[in-house]
Amino acid sequence: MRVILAQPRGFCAGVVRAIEIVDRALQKHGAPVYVRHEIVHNRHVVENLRNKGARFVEELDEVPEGAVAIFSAHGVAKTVERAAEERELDVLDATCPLVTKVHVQGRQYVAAGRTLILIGHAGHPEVEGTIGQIPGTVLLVQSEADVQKLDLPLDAPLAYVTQTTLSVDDTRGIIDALVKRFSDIVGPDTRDICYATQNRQAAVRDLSSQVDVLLVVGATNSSNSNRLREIGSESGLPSYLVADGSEVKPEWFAGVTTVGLTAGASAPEEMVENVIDALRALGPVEVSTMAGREEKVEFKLPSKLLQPLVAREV
Ligand code: 2E7
Ligand code: F3S
Repeated sequence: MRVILAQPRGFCAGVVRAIEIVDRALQKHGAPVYVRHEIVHNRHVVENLRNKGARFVEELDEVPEGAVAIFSAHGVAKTVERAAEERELDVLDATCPLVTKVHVQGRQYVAAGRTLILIGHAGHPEVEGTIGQIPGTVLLVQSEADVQKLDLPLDAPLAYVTQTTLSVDDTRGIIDALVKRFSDIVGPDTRDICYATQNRQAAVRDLSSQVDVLLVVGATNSSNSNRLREIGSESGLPSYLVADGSEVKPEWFAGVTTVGLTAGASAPEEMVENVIDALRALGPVEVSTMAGREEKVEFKLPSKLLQPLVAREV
């Protein structure tokens, strides 16, 4: 069997930063540090940090007063920021800077007097955070059908922003429907979909013409990973989302000569290797990597974590 690895795949700059924030917080403050929500949507990442002393909670009322609290890469609502202040928590914000950028953009549209539409998936933590970062009503649109259901004057001043991990193709359809229906609407086109999401989707689209099956390493609650699997399916390939090699099923590979393998932005490269090992258990495997876009994006850590651990005496 041939295995072709997608390029790029796996960790994005926002995930690298978020994990580094938890690691450095543990070094600086010692265990435990509290993380609100999975720092990124990956069980292996979470388990690894839990073993080092991080405690994961869903809400801040589970964090003892005065403790270190880290917000996940997906961002939080203003109410969460306020609750953290009231409880005098020592906050480290691991929200991806590209999510914060969407929050700022949304607030600017509202300040300019426009009603804001958010294109995204209901219930996702990024969507809950973004809605909660913008004053007033934010209308959530999940599909082209939702656009037709919006109860707004056709000439109302509107703006839209999007979740960062959406399908570029689906989002294009929704934006086209918005622009067609409403006469005074502005927005960033598909540019709120982050570079990592766009690059991983483009790579899978290229790869899908060269393979018989697509495997995506990622978690079932990972939006960007699910979108990669969908691209495979839409290209007509049997496409599977797997957390690691233990979820690989031999029957997927009957008559298959070439497997495409990618990983969502929150999936560690070790899990990609773990999947390759699982494929090797089925027979000889030859691994190559497709030619793809190189990523050089890096995000700065919060300044609190850049200070030296111990102040030196002079
Ligand atoms: C934060 C944001 O943790 P993920 O699987 O998250 P998604 O949003 O795809 O479910 O991936 C990394 C990440 C992506 N987007 C983290 Cl806002
Ligand atoms: Fe940020 Fe995009 Fe990663 S929003 S956390 S760079 S998938």
